[in-house]
Amino acid sequence: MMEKTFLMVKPDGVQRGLIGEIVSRFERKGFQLVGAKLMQIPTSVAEQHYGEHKGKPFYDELVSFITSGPVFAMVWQGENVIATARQMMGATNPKDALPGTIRGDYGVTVGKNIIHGSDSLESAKREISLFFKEEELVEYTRTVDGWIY
Ligand code: 3AN
Repeated sequence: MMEKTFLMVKPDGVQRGLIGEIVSRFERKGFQLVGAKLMQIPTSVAEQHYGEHKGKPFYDELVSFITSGPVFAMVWQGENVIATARQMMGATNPKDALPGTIRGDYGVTVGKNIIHGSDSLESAKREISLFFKEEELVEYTRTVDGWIY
């Protein structure tokens, strides 16, 4: 199924210079980048984004970390991109993430796990509209369309 997902290089990934590496993985996989921006997340947006974790012991740390520096927010499109991007990211805790995944290759701690990715169609829709205006998303056809997404 053709889907869109919200992916974000977190402040640790930006500080470590991993934006290009991460974009490159999804590009080479064959997904299509339809929106992207480097931004500083306002606290109110971070609180909405992590609303489902409110009340958990790591919630305050989560909000303060994600607002601690710039993030690279992206929207990617492709067949089954939501689940496939999660596989490419690896397990939430980098100690459980397999080598070959982003967190498995670059992460060490669960608090600083480099990348965020929507976990369902519902959260993808919610997160895309939280971070991007309709006009910031670009519809275009790649010349290779037809054999790659
Ligand atoms: P994922 O990012 O894999 O979807 P979620 O949605 O369960 O994982 O958690 C959101 C974020 O909260 C994670 N990316 C991670 O940074 C942080 N987090 C999750 N569990 C913990 C934990 N036990 N301690 C600290 N931070 C956590």
